[in-house]
Amino acid sequence: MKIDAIVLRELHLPLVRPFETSFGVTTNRRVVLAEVRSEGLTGWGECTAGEHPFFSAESTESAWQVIVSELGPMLAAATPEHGGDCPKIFKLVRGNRMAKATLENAIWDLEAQREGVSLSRLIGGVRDVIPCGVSLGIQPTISDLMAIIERELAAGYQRIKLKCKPGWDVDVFERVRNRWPEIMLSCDANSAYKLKDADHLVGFDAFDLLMIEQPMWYDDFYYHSMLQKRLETPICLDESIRNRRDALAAIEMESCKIINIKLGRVGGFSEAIAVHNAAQERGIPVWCGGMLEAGIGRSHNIALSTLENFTLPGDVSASARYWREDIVEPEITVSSAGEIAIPDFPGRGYEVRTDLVNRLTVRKEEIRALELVG
Ligand code: OSB
Ligand code: MG
Repeated sequence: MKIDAIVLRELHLPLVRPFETSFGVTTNRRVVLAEVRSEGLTGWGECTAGEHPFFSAESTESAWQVIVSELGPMLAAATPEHGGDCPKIFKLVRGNRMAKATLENAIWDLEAQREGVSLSRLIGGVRDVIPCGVSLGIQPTISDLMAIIERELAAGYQRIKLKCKPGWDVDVFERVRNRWPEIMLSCDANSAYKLKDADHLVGFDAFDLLMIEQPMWYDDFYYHSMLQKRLETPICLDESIRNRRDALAAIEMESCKIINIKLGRVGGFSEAIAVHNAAQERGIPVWCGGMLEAGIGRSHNIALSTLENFTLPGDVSASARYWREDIVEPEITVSSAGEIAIPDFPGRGYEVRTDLVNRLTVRKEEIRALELVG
């Protein structure tokens, strides 16, 4: 595919309500979109980097810069036939996986359109609906949280994930479990604990949690393997898993029993599929994480979640939980059974509302092929 143009935009999108994790509060999202035009078709990618480098080393700003000055020109000078050709095109650039995923995922969207198949079909997805959970931020009070859980369960969500940190953990789990003894419940610490908290974390076993997500350091396997030996509850790694090799190391060392796959965190569909396959071959279930995506990133997550080993409900939920108006149509909805139906159209399956996108755009840059020196 000859790349005719790459248009990068930054949009400002306020969340319907603030989202608080152990590393901070997000109120407004700065969303970077890549529009890649090729041979009459348009593929879209969305960058999942946060506004600050608190989840990983990347941020909106760093991703913008790396796409504009490095990755964009490399892609514009290449003629990828497949989304899977992108890792090679970007090989010289180390890290910056969320920036890479922004462009690579747009090429997968283009490839699916060229082939006239849904993105789910293109990657070998096997589901026509996916199971959905919700990730609930830290709230001002436990009562506030209880009311939110009530609402999300009534809406049909199959699994409740509670963000936690020291001081917002066992007391919360106890209240929730007493009220809902049977629900699928998990927690996510985003690296808020250390190995010296192991005795405290062993106390989480009392609450029949489906998993404890990333309890300790964002870049660790060894201490998580020591912790997992002491826990009944499965550890799920999110931040630590950057690629297939990390997944193999974590599985081999028994640092986790479940893996959260995020397209941005691993650098795009190629590596996400590789992580999925490596986990599947070793009997490790996976699920699709979320990064407060707008509709384009969300539609990529939906397609990814149709792969066979995505057996647990993901953090892929309805547009309306995040946005007053999403940038795609139809917006993404979840049924009363807690499922999203996979659209059967060529590509991602959701139209981009270009008028709205243009209205929300605060900066825009067109990237052309550059002669690489050296
Ligand atoms: O760790 O899964 C995480 C949001 C931002 C950064 C990290 C995480 C999250 C979520 C939200 O848990 C998931 C979502 O609803 O998109
Ligand atoms: Mg997480």
